[in-house]
Amino acid sequence: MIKILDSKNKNFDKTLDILLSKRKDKVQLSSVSVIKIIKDVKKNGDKAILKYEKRFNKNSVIAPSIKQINRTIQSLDPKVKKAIDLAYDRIYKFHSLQKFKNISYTDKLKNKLEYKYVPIESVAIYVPGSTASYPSSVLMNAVPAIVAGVKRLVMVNPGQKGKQNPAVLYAAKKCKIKEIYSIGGPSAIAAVAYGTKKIKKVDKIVGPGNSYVAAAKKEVFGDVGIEGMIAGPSEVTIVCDKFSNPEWIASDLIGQAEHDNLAQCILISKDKSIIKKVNDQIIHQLKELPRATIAKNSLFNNGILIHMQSDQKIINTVNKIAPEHLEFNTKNCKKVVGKIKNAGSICLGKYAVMAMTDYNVGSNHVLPTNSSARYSSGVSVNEFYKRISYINLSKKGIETLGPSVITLANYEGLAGHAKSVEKRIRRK
Ligand code: HSO
Ligand code: ZN
Repeated sequence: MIKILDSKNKNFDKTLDILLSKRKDKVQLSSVSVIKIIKDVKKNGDKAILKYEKRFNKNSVIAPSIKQINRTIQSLDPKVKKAIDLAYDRIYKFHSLQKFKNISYTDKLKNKLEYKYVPIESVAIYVPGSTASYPSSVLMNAVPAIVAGVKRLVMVNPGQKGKQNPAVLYAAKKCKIKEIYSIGGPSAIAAVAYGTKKIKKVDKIVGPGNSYVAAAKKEVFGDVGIEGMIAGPSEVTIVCDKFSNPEWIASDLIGQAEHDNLAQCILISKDKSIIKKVNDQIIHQLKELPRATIAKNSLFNNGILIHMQSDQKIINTVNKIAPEHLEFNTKNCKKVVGKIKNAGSICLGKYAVMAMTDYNVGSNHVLPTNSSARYSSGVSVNEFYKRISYINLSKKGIETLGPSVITLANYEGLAGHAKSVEKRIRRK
């Protein structure tokens, strides 16, 4: 059964905290074994990778040939190819609108200051695959990288028992990814972070994965860049009212729950009767779902149905949960949504369903999980740029501003700094 909470109860805050923190614990728990794997790959390179591929993925081909890749793609249904093409175009369009502008500014002293967006040279995209294959995730990571101008794109994707998915490969081909490795899990993260004989290391790793992959990314961060958040097991919070359709809402919750045993799906409403109807619908719909076991595990262990008394309480709770996905399925959603500060992506109104945003609406589906929406955002074009400042000082500029710099440098006890400015001022 899914847990039902009422914010009127005095233990509500504590109980919610415990349920929310469950996700974090799982990621931390997996860290110990993850560190061992990373060390092994660092020391033993390709040999270690092959060992883990054989053990976890029943795979013995790390780098499939172009011939093999094209042969696999040939088996793909043209209808799926077309759907990938449409998603590619729409994601490309929306992400090209996200580009920041470079800044160039000249002050009154004729000092010129610039701030330029420079694409990251090489990026590895992690595409999950051992339990489910997501061509959509290839697009969500690779398309923004292409728009930004990343030169070297690498894809790591664990096949299923040594076989890669044709749609994942087609999406990679569509994105002109030339380096494809059939590897997954923490060893794949270590491979692209530190490099091996076969795999050159990259500057940044993006892409979602299970809690082991998330823990590995956390571990290698600093030696290599990762997104500003750890994309862990998926989450959705849905706010609905008495006008919402319980059948639709239940299917939205199940849709997210089917991703992962650890996925967390939360429903909040001021209307007690819709909570009951959604609950009944979930039980009913689970019967006909192919991935019912996963969805059940997720909903019964981590799912929460919450009854709340006011919009203000709902807003506070959503901001506290900071969900990866938020569906605002209420009549007053447009009025209230401005008060939501923490969420990865927000669907508004009855037709905006998260499953659409997972594929071809154009927005990104790699979003901050585990409450990291408090301080970070989903993958965007800006994920693939560094920003560099360019400083060009005029003679008048250093003569006017220099004395004040000398004062501060001396105050900080850094005479060397002061001198390098003094010399330029004196040498008129
Ligand atoms: N909902 C997932 C992404 C996904 N869904 C991929 C389907 N395929 C996390 O945002
Ligand atoms: Zn999804």
